[in-house]
Amino acid sequence: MLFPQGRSTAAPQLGAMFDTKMEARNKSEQTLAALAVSEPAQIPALFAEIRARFDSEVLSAEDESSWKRFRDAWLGRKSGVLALITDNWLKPATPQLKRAVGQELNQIRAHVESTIEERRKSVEAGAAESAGARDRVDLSLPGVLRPLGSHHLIRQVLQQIEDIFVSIGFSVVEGPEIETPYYNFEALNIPEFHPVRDDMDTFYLQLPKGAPQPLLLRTHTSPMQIRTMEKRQPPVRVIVPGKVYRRDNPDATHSFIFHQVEGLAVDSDITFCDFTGTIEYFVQQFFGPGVKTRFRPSYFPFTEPSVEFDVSCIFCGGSGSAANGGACSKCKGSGWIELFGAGMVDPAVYGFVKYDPKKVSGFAFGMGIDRLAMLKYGIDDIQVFFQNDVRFLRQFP
Ligand code: FA5
Repeated sequence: MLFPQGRSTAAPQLGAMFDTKMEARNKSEQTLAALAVSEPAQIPALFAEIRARFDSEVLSAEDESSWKRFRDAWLGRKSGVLALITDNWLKPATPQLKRAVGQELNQIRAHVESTIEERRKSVEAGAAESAGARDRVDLSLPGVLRPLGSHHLIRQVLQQIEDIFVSIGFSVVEGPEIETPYYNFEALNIPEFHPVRDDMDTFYLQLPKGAPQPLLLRTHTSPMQIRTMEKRQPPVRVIVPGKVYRRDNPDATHSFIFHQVEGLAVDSDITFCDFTGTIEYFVQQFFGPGVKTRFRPSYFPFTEPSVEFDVSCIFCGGSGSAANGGACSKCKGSGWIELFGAGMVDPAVYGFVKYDPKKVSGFAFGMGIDRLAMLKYGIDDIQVFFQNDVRFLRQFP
């Protein structure tokens, strides 16, 4: 034990480290008389012994905390070895011994102080060196792999659609998801109380009393036909991707939020042939050369004539029969799948945007991106696009 028993809670630790000084300490706790020292000639040997123990212990102060404990054990003001020597040897020394003890004590104090200071420097340098080694960048280690996300399949399909139309001279524009009834309906030749509104009536926003007009979540991207023609003079060739909203009950092919791409081409001499040629080119590029296409008569208030555009069923190859011999469940045995609505722009629409219907003509179409993605990638439930299940998303890196 370095310290007398029961003095300090730190004593057992210190004792374990500086065990060989036990004697030095024990001696410093006793008076010279108790140590049977009465002659000045005995003093140097006594201090030599203390110094030898100090020198042998100092190297065991290897880090900052053990250095501090070592410093306190020797230089502590109340109970350091040198303080004990002062109290127990110097102060009570006989006048005959005092001078010799004082001289030796000064020498050993200088030695202890300078050695402990040197030791502090080398302990600090060692700590800095090992910290440097710890912090050094090892360029041979492999880098940290950070998982990269990918675009959602809807975004990927949209990109494919955009690339095809941009390659034939269309540009991409976007418009607001919150619309006025004027742009969503009236300017598209769908007046109030027109029965078509029943199919597309939608989510109206709750507005403060006195709001100038009602607002709604757009039911299709067609309002951008009007907004585009209001801003631009023919020739116009744009596609408009975006989210749309309807009060449709969710099932395998319906969602109340889905995505459309509107297309609009207006110029002085656009014919129905330009229209069919453009659409067929798109379908061949998007699905590949194997698919067949067909138009069916349909009705939209803002196109005349209007058509529904079908592709041969990619699941049964257009045969209408499933592999087990029954009817194909995807096309319900018809061999065809409806892709989107389209038509030649109704001349009445030009009246809303101040185009002269006698001078211009054009076509428009509105595709459901989600349905196109389902067809191309054989996905049988539209809801997976909105569920954010990474097991699904990871299949389309
Ligand atoms: C329209 O929305 C018209 N605006 C399209 C149009 C544009 C016609 C320009 C003429 C000229 P329709 O209601 O059929 O049309 O919707 C277009 C496509 O959106 C559908 O073919 C289908 O692919 C998709 N769609 C419609 N309702 C839903 C729904 N609830 N969930 C997912 N996709 C839908």
